[in-house]
Amino acid sequence: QESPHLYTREEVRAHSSPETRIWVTLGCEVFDVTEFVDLHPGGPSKLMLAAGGPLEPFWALYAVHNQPHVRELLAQYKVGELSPEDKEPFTLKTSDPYSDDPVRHPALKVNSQRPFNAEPPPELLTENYITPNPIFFTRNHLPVPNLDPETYRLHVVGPPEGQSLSLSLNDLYQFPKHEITVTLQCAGNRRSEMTRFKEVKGLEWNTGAISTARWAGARLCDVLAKAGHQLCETEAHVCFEGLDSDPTGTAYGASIPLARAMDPEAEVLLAYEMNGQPLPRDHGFPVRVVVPGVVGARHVKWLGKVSVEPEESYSHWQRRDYKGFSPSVDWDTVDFDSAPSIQELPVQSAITEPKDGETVQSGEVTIKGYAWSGGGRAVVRVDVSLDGGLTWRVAELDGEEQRPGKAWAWRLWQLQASVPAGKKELNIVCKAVDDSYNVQPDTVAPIWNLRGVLSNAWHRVHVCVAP
Ligand code: HEM
Ligand code: MTE
Ligand code: MO
Repeated sequence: QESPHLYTREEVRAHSSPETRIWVTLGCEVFDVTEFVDLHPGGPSKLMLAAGGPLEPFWALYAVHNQPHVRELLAQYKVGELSPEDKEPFTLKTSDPYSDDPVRHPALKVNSQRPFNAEPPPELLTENYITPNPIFFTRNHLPVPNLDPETYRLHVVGPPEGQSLSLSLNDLYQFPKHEITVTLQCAGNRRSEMTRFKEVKGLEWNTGAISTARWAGARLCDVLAKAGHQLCETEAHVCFEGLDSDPTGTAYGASIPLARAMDPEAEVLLAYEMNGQPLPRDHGFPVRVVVPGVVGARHVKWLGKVSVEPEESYSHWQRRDYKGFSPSVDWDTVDFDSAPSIQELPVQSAITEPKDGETVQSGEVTIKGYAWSGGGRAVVRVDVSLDGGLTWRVAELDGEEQRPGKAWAWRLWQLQASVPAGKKELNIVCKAVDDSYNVQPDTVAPIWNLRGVLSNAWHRVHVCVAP
């Protein structure tokens, strides 16, 4: 076996630009990742932060890298090892940026600890029409900021002829308080079913990246009007920035069209209450955006800044993520500028009871689940099959009746069915229909996409019947 090339940390440091090639270290191994920079799923600029040095301090922030496939990918680029005098593995001297994250409910199924991403188990998810705060799904990209409600200020950038505002919490309370029930769903909900079909990049969400709460706060249109903003003829977007940020100081950001933000009927909120309580830290304390009917990614938490811009947010999460593509597009051919950012989500439903692989008693079976659609479209029907989709029955819709065009919240549903005698197994399937008669696709294959978003095929659960 050939002995590896040895390099000093000094030599590694000299390789930190495309001209000199880009090297990084992990443990005592040295990698030339020049060819990978533009392919990095987290964006080239993030990878470049580690150029010429150790990956550990950055990967401590993004635990998404603690996966075998990431290590295997890196291994392909190995060029040598650190020389013995420099072999001391890099130790994290900076404090753990996640050490101040809040304590979480033990029922949550954790998909990633740092940043924290977790979903309620299906059997709890549909126990309540309103999801209790402690088990509301959590999708964080970064450490949770710890903000002081006394000194908190929301910066609202005014138009040239208007005025910029710096709003304290108390200032926000002076606007009329508006309260609505809204379901929030991550674009990656049910991604694990896409992964099972063909590998995708992203967190493994099951059916629980969706939850419902009563949100209360000021209407965004009232706050924008106070700053002097009006609807304009030309295309414009309202950009939001969170107070959570990565080591470069880049904040989480997203945007929505100005027309939605200014429409009082769209009920976009700057929310400070969730189910009658101040927002929990994981869900954006003290203020977050709630955009009814729109993908979770635009509901910016720990809101620091609101501005009206001619273009969509330049944030990574607006432009280089949360977009849908054809199943034929892969990471070599993807052109993120060619697809619109996800805003309103398609019709969705899932079975939460029984669970896949469970054994049910013969006789009667109770099937439960949720259904929801984006853009305020109401769910008008949920069809359930016990035989893989050959025959169907209509489920009973529970939960709040929704206002026309403002069906911001899910419907829970259930079906009591008798198990046909002699059946040894059931292939339970559900699919929802919204008031535009949109339906869910029957399989994952035609909607598979490299990022694993918009996963809304018929939900299927296989159970055995006890003899
Ligand atoms: C995502 C590899 C350096 C930040 C990823 C993924 C891979 C990867 C394979 C996708 C993982 C998955 O979703 O399963 C690498 C390699 C690196 C590197 C090989 C070094 C050579 C960095 C650095 C940073 C970073 C230095 C931060 C400063 C991120 C972020 C994501 C990501 C933010 C996206 C996570 C998400 O989609 O939510 N990286 N990475 N990476 N990486 Fe890296
Ligand atoms: N806002 C900030 N500031 N930082 C984030 O990481 N994640 C977004 C959105 N708002 C995020 C954010 C995503 S992708 C989703 S799905 C929702 O928040 C999740 O909200 P929740 O954690 O309250 O369920
Ligand atoms: Mo999300």
